[in-house]
Amino acid sequence: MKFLDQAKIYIKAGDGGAGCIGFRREKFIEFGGPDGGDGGKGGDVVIQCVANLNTLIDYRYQQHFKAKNGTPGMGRNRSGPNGAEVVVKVPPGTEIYAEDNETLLAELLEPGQRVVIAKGGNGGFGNAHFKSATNQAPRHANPGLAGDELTIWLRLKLIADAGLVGLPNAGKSTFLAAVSAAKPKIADYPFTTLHPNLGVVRAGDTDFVLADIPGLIEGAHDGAGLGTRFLGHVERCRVLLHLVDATQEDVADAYRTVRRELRAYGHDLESKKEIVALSKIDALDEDTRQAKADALQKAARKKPLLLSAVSGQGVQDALFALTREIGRAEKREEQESAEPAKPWRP
Ligand SMILES: Nc1nc2c(ncn2[C@@H]2O[C@H](COP(=O)(O)OP(=O)(O)OP(=O)(O)O)[C@@H](O)[C@H]2O)c(=O)[nH]1
Ligand SMILES: [Mg+2]
Repeated sequence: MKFLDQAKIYIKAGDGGAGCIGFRREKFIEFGGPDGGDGGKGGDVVIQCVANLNTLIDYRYQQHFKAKNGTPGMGRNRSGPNGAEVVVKVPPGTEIYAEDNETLLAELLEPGQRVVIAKGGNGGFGNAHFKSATNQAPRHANPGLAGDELTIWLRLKLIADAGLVGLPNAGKSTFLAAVSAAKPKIADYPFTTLHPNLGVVRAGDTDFVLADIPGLIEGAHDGAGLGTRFLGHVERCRVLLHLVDATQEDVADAYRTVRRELRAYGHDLESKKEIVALSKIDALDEDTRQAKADALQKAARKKPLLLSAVSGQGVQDALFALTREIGRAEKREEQESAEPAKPWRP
């Protein structure tokens, strides 16, 4: 599957139809009077969230969306039909930004959610509208109003419950492949993963979605490597699993590098709950493993989990630690939303 998490599209709502200037002409009817109908309303451009999409790739191929114009009014008091709307379908987790790519216009999280992003113009009144006692044969009608026209950015931030972070080659994709049915590319060179992958993980009797994102390196916030753009995809996660490759020289430094990048990125990632794990422990003997774990513990100021996605050691523990955190976060969110509003006081 191709993946695209950003797209710029141009949208134009339909213009309203013009009102009509018309007079009733019929045999034996004198002074038939004005009978020009109103123009129809232009169609809106609607952005709708649908469940079965997970990329914005469609918008690489089509970037222009125009709703239909309203039809002009007609004689014999006939109004023009309204223009049809166009629906732009996006995956859950899409944010809509204005042309500057900074002003957030809307956010679509739940399938079924719709926002009217560009309103169609109203149709103009026909001359039948303007008849009055003093002007019984008005010869003017209103033109239709123009529909909104704008350029917007769609930005996808995947909705996952847990996210994997770490340096390149830390074993993130291997972990995702081991615990879910996802089939990310795995190889022993950095930046194997070029776009985020999602997998559904089953731990005990709960399911959650785990996201694997490209590795971070020193200076990623300045654009080094693949940059921090993909960190957007873990912004909405409830917990991060930080993998540190046990086979490298300095695990403490590796840990700190990634933390520094998370901090530089901002968006609250730094304060997110983090589970630290030393990965690839099958490749080490008992003593080195202990030494690396101690070094990592010192740097992270918490006891790291030890795991190997290849031998399966410690993987279940990591999954249970993740589900526990996700459950806690869910409970916290429930409480926050259920908190009774303070009674109003003057
Ligand atoms: N011995 C051992 N090797 C592992 C383990 N996990 C991953 N590897 C190897 O480490 C290399 C990198 O693994 P990936 O899963 O591609 O690493 P990644 O973190 O996704 O790397 P990027 O996508 O480049 O950021 C591969 O050659 C894997 O076979 C493990 O538990 N034990
Ligand atoms: Mg990878």
